[in-house]
Amino acid sequence: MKLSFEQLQEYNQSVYSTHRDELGFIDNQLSKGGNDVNALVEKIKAFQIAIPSWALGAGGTRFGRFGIGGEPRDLEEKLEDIGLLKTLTQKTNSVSLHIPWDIPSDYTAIQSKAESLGISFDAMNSNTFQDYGQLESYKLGSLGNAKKSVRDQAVAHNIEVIEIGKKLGSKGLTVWLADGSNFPGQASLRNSLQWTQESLSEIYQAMPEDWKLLLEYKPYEPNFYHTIIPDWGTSSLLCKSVGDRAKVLVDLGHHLPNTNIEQIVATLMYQDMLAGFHFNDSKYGDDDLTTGSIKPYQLFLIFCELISGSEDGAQVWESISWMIDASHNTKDPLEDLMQALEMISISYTKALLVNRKKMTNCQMEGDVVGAQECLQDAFQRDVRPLVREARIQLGGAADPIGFYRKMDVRKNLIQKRGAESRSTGL
Ligand code: LRH
Ligand code: MN
Repeated sequence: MKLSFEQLQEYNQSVYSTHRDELGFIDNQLSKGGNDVNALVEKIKAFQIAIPSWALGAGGTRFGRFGIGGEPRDLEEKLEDIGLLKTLTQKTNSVSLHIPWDIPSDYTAIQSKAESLGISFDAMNSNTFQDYGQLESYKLGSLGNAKKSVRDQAVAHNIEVIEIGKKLGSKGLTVWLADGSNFPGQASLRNSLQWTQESLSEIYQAMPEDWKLLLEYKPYEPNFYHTIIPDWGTSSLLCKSVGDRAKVLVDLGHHLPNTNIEQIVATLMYQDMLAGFHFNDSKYGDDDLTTGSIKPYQLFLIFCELISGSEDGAQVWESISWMIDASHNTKDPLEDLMQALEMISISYTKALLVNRKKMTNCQMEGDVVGAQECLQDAFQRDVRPLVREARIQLGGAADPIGFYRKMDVRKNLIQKRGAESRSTGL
């Protein structure tokens, strides 16, 4: 559904005076504290996040799935929905495709569609955790399967994904393995790791020189006794064994309860081994809930480590990939993604406000309270006017969800695509 620039400007005009007052208030506060508000807004504008192609329809669990209607029926319509998110939020300009869910039927058509919407192709995702008609089943694993023929098939699939990505201009391959076991004795823990290392090495060799391998870890599910790549340490070990363009992908939902994820981020940046993120949130397991909806302070602390790590030269900011990976069981997928983009921007902006010089002094002097007060002072600020200003300056909607509802976008999508249309993905 195309939303006209005029409609958007007219809507922004209707809320502009409130925005100007709120912006003036925080501008005044921050300028007093020596912050350069214009520089902050420029940083917020530059921070773009990739949208997962598999999260534009209603997700589900083994207990059920509740369709939302008007879901994209093919890759073209998925690009249209991401174009809509771009228009409204000005926070995303790329898509992360999942193969075979999103194999382009016509490359030229897909590329010109993406171009016309100003969308590029971020990291590609392979899929060796489902059976989709391939010769050998992945039931008992893929790159780490005891059967060489299955490992070879999984390697070939990843190389096919690289070939698809090369045609679309992608520069990265994300590998997540469901591989593992459900019972002690079912798998050789050491051999399956060895086989996985050998398979990843073959895949790495097949990657173009300017590509990176993003190796995602996950402690459990769908296997519930062991997972071959359960944590950042194992992912990092495998990455270092295959090559220096292989780094660790941090999916926020892939941690055991109470794991200190910001410390994992600091440790990976310390080694220049952070590939990027799959942003989401969770209360218990890999819940794939809206980013920042459950643990907003953790997300803020993660951005604090990212900013200090890049400012101190531990890892280059531009070398890190930013993607959402969520599943929408009870929300409109587009509203959920707009909320996630907003929370990521807010957490990044709050982290930019931390007075790092003062905090470092407190740390060096052992002033525990003083150090925490530096974080609290930034975290407790309402930075939404800054995020909104950045969006408006780029031509986006002052309130993306407000405008999306005012224009009845979902109703229009249902009229065009039908109430039963279903998007590929999880
Ligand atoms: C695994 C995962 C992985 C994707 C899948 C859709 O839980 O996070 O990143 O391939 O979700
Ligand atoms: Mn993920």
